[in-house]
Amino acid sequence: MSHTIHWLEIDAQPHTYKLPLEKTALVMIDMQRDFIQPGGFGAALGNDVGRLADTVKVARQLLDWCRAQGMLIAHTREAHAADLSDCPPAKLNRGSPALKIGDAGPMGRILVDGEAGSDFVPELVPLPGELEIVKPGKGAFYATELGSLLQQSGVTHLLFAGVTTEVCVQTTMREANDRGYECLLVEDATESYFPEFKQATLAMIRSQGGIVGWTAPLSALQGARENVHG
Ligand code: TIU
Repeated sequence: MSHTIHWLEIDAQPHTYKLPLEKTALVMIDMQRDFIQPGGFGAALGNDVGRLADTVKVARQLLDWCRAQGMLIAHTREAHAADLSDCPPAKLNRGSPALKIGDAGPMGRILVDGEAGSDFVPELVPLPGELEIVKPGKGAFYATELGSLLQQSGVTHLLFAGVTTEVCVQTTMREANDRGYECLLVEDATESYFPEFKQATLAMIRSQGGIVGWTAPLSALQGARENVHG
């Protein structure tokens, strides 16, 4: 068995990001109908979900690139048990009183696992063998098996994409950073309902020498330079 690691060097901010292909995973956050399509949780909170449409296309290109590299891929979904036993009152009672988690919406019960709205958008459905993580919180490490699955796979570096930038993506990236992962957020494969929050999140991630990690556009990954270290 060969232990050769193939390193890619990516033009990123605040400086070059080096990733070992065999030890890198993509974490695709919450590309669900509830957040992206009209009638879901995102829209129920009063957001313009149309802002997220373009990101689905770039996220798909990123997914295709990561699949072509043979990377481990994890897809997350924010969804609760039908009895809402995993949804704390603090979360349940926040937001719109008219349409809360568990209420009947146009795509089934809002943010409930198994309902149409909690499913992935068709472009970003996992392939067999890819990880699917159902999470009750904003962060994908909280109350899930993501951490142990990544550890078992020997992953050290994580690429992030998905929605929304400053909520589930940023929370998960910070959780990952504290767990010792070298993290890069793919700038055009993530989006927010609030453009200024997206830009602020990108800026704070890479501030102070990369206090949370790196950011780069998909084109920088596609144009990465390869170095082989034995
Ligand atoms: N509301 C909002 O911006 N996001 C969420 O509630 N969840 C995720 O970000 N996935």
